Amino acid sequence: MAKSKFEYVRNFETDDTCLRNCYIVVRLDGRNFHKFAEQHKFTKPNDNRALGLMTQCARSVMGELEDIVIAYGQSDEFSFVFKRTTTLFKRRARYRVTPHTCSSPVVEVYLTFFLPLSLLAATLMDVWSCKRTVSRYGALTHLAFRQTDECHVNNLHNTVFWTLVQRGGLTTTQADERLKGTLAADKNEILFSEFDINYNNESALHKKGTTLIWEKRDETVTKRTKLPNEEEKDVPVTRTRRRVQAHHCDIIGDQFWEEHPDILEDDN
Ligand code: DGT
Ligand code: MG
Ligand code: MG
Ligand code: MG
Ligand code: MG
Repeated sequence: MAKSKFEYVRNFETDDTCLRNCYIVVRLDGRNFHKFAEQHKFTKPNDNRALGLMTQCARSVMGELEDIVIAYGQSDEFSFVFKRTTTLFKRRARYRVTPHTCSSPVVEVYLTFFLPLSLLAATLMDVWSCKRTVSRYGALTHLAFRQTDECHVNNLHNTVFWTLVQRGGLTTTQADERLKGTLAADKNEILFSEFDINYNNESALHKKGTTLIWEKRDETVTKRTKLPNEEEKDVPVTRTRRRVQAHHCDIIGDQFWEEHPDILEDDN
């Protein structure tokens, strides 16, 4: 192909090909989402409609990009882990967008994530962080970090905070004061002794976030068939299908990974 007069621009592009044989983790986080939540009167601290919509979008991303082996989401974010052998978009981390093409997992995830949403939501979100090339350990650490530090810590805090406001009658400033310097045990105690709430019994969706993985399921359907010299009859046909399955469980400990050993392969 003839070189265009803009060919020189290429010289300024750094090589951003992700290392071979490493997982690629893409995390998207809603930009200024607290404003969006206020404008649309989200329930506090968790709005199940919004969480459901996010998960629906993430599912559709996985359906489009089958090289995503696991996705984890909570609050206004979702992380997507691409399998280590993926060659999608030539493993380019950064994107070069021309009006109709996109050439990196980030942009593709971004666009696929948003298109099912209303344009309103789409314009309010952006790519928060784009490039991580990681080992199995790195992918596990990323997911565990999102679940502990972001999901668990924030959800416990937000649950106590909004309980103090909504049920305890405190102003938001008073609730802030009340929680200053408290640890997890103190927060659990406030919930339990003052509001008769056992945090352990709160919704798993809120405490653990949403993990999406591919699972194989046998599906049996009946098919009407006719063999030569026989009457037409219904025959059961079993097929194995891959489906995206949602879990709201701990992904920090070993159990989940032992139950699903195929998601992330061992390093080496
Ligand atoms: P950023 O990411 O730096 O552009 O700023 P934000 O505003 O997106 O903040 P971030 O991502 O640190 O935290 C997520 C915000 O979204 C947080 O203020 C709470 C809000 N949010 C997320 N999910 C819900 C929900 O289900 N209900 C309500 N009321 N708020 C939510
Ligand atoms: Mg955000
Ligand atoms: Mg933030
Ligand atoms: Mg966030
Ligand atoms: Mg399972």
